Amino acid sequence: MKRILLLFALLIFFVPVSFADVISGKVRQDDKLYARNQVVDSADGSPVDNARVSIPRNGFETYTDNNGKFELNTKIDSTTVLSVEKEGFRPYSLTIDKNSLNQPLRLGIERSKNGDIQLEASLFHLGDNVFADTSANSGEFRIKSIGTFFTKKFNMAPISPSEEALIVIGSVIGLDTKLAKEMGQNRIASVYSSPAEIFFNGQKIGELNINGDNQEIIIPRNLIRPTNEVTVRTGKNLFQHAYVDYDDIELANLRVETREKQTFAGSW
Ligand SMILES: [Ca+2]
Repeated sequence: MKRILLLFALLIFFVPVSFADVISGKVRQDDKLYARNQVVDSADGSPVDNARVSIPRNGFETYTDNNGKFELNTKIDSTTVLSVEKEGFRPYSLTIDKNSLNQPLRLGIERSKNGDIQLEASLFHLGDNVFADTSANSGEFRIKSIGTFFTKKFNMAPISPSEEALIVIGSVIGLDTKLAKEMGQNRIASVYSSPAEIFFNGQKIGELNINGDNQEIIIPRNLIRPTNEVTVRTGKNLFQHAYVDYDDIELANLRVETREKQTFAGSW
């Protein structure tokens, strides 16, 4: 009896795995073992159904079921970006690698707020498509470069004195800066690039030095106009002098958010 149970258990666990490569991008609502991952509302943990979950680099997409569950039937070999989109919620992105899938993913997404401005939801590539395979962004690019910079004009209502506006970079991968190298985000032996730079209405307001999710740059209040322009410019290899070698990076989920100013006054 014990042996039969064990065999049964093995079948349950091994059968789905053997089909994993064949079945791709479909939600199997009948199979709880399959859909381990879940999208929830970050406010109350309730499941979010019919959210689009994608890995743009792989050309993979799926939708969550009625319980917010989804499966990732795709191979993750290198660091890449997973995106979640759902009407009424802020776009969500997460940097993942092959180790991310050892545990079920529980992704909390936030409802959209007044003042949210989506600059670019999808994944895009900046650079010249020339990069070493030891770079923080190696792997087969399906996303071709749109050039060495991204720029976007947008309108914005004035913000109140108690608020601050910020640019949020949902995800960035591939930065080969000195800091990224020191943090072990790439394996390039000795060379590195200048950081990516963020400009707001022509003025530099920040830099991207490390790869990761949800990096924020406060927009100086005095620069905000009714119509504004954000530009992200990728860095250059500081050790290549024979020609200009731009850092090949990928960004996703660029947005502007407004929030109450964060104060750090202690109150005890
Ligand atoms: Ca390059």
